[in-house]
Amino acid sequence: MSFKPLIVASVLALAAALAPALLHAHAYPMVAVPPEGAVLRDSPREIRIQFTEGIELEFSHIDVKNAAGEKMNAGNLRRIADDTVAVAVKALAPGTYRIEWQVLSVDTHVTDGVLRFTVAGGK
Ligand SMILES: [Cu+2]
Repeated sequence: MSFKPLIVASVLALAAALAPALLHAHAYPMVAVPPEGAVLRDSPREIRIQFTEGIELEFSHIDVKNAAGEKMNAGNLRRIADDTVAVAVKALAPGTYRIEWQVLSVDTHVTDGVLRFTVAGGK
């Protein structure tokens, strides 16, 4: 009697269950400008995010909000590349800001999340 075959079978089943998730990561920010947690001296002129896969511009949005929850976008979301979008922002006063993003990737999955950055203000 040995439990080994059962353990091997369990490991294989687990690997099979995890593989699709690993192979298929959906669209998540790969590169954000400014990056998560950035502390900037001056207001950025735009927010740009490159995702891990191509996204559908018409069904995606990025909202930049100040600490009071006011939307600070200064234009529509623009496509830079299949997987990269940008949106201009108003001149941001010193403070903390949220980048609330939601995108539809070309594989029809919707993902969303929040990135944060701070404008420290120059002198
Ligand atoms: Cu997906």
